[in-house]
Amino acid sequence: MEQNNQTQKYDENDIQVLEGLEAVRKRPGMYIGSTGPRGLHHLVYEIVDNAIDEALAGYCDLITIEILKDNFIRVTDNGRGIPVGIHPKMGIPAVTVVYTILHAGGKFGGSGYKVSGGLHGVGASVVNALSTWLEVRVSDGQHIHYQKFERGKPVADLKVIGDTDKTGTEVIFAPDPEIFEELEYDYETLLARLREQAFLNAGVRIVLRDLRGEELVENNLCYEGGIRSFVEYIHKRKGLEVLHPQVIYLSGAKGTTTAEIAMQYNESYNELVMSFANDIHTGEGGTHEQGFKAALTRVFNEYARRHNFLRENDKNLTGEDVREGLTAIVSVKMENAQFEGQTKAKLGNTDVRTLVDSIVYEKLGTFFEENPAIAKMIFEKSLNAARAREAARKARELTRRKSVLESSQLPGKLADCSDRDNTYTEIYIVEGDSAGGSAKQGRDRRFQAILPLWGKMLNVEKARVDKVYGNDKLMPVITALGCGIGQDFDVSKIRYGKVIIMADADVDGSHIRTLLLTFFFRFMRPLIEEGHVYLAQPPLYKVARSKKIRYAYSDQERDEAVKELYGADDVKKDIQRYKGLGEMDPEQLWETTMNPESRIMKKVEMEDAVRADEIFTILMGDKVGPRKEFIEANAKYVENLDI
Ligand code: 1YM
Repeated sequence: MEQNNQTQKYDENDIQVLEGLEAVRKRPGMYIGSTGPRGLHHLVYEIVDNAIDEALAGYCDLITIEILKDNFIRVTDNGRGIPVGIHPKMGIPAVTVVYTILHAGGKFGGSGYKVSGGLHGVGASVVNALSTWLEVRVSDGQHIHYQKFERGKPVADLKVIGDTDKTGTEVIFAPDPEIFEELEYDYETLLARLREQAFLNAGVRIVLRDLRGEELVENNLCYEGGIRSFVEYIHKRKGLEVLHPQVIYLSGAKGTTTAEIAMQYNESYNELVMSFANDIHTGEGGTHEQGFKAALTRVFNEYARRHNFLRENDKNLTGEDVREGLTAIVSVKMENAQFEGQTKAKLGNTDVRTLVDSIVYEKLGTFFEENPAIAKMIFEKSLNAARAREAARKARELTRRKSVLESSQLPGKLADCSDRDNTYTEIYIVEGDSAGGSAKQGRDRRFQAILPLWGKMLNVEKARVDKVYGNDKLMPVITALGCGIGQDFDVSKIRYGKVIIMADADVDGSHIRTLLLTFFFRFMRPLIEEGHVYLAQPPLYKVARSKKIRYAYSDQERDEAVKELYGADDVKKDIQRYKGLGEMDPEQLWETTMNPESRIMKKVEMEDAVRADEIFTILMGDKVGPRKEFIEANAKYVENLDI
């Protein structure tokens, strides 16, 4: 039995352990970001990171992640196994140290440096502290060593439970319901992140399995092409035609720092540059991304001058021109990565900028000289982008001049609020004039503004910036928000803290929601990134019995409301199904959808830039195949949009 609890002597190491675990359990958010779904999934990444490090060190080529029944997680690798020898300073086995002492996930005593690491990079002990129980099995080629923990504390010492000729580590843990709001793992969330890890670590095989259902679900992820395959995958998933068949791959190293870049142009007008440092997605960019962008622009302009794509009087191409239709991955691995920025997702090491810049400048220059046909194609695209930018500038100036001529800059349909402090003002963008009318009457005019939209919106997925300026459906949105678009976008100028899209719960409503979100995503992305965009959730039903009224947001809630108001009474029941916002009177609309005290809203989040970008391209682009597949797979697609 494993319950042979030996009394251990109580020394400073134990105190260190207990204090550490207590701190983690008291403030889990500080260690894993949140106790919501994000934090729950983060536990898996922390354990997997250690296995990936072992793979990068060259000792492991298979990592398996399984979601077990009851949402327990098992992670297995075929590496050397976490060391089981007694740690000289702590006097307990190294594996016990790794799982009980805060910040011991790194390389104490080990050689080399820790390459991978989640956003928080906190290590295995945090996962242990936040699990009801956790078991670790280490195979060292002779014995299987086993230890079990409960809420981070060992229930017994490490012991041998069998013999083996294999090596590796296996960890099973049960996330603690006292800590996490929800315990349900989302397969697709894990899959997206693990696939990214497989791309970033060429050749490492990662197997993900879901054992919760009747049928086994499994994905086997291994990409010999590494980030080259990543770029190909993005284009394929989005159904985008590429401009040249081969992904351009550039790499180099200085000291222990390595950098690699994979890039390919497609027919679209959008750029997707994703950067990573030590396998961590640096969503806020940083020095590696700056080095890439600066060198890219320089290479283009020098090449274009040399080959007469640009004449003496032509202006240089801008960064945005040369990145139109570009998908690129920039990945660096280094010691002592410095993460900065609001969400610690921006790389700060300055020497990385120089390294990436020189790799791109030298190697891409050579590539263009050696592949003139590809170079010509890409340059023509950039020149077109520059022409469109010039047309947009003219259109923009025209609208600026126009709005100065008109006495008021704000759109006529806007019912503005009286307060000006954007920390609590809100704008409702409402579909249709009748719903707009109800919203205007029902609102609190001090802090709520209403902008009704009507008619068919422009699909910006198929439009360049010059088409957006001057578009009669989008200009009211742009001027009402006041923060500009594209290169001119400045979130500090925003006139309202919350931008709330209010549309019917039907197909037309979904359409207008998706069009507006696409517009925000392409032209005002920080608005979404910084959490300003919301979706109003109007109720689907009103259930009434004389003066008692309940609003229901789903069929289940409707049934519950009927039960509450009517019980077993057999009378004809007063249930109204709202087909649209227009059916609600101003008071109802206020009560159900606009009153901050009682309304329900969904915040639009940028969980994953690749996924959001991909979904928009699929939903709003002109390839029918991928869209059909996506909608079939996500019947309630708009509600499931993971942006
Ligand atoms: C299922 C999770 O943790 N694998 C794993 C972890 C380690 C090693 C091998 C390892 C590392 C080193 C030497 C070294 C870790 N060891 C440590 C520490 N899989 C999983 N596989 N030998 C084995 O870094 O030098 C931390 S993680 F600190 F004990 F060495």
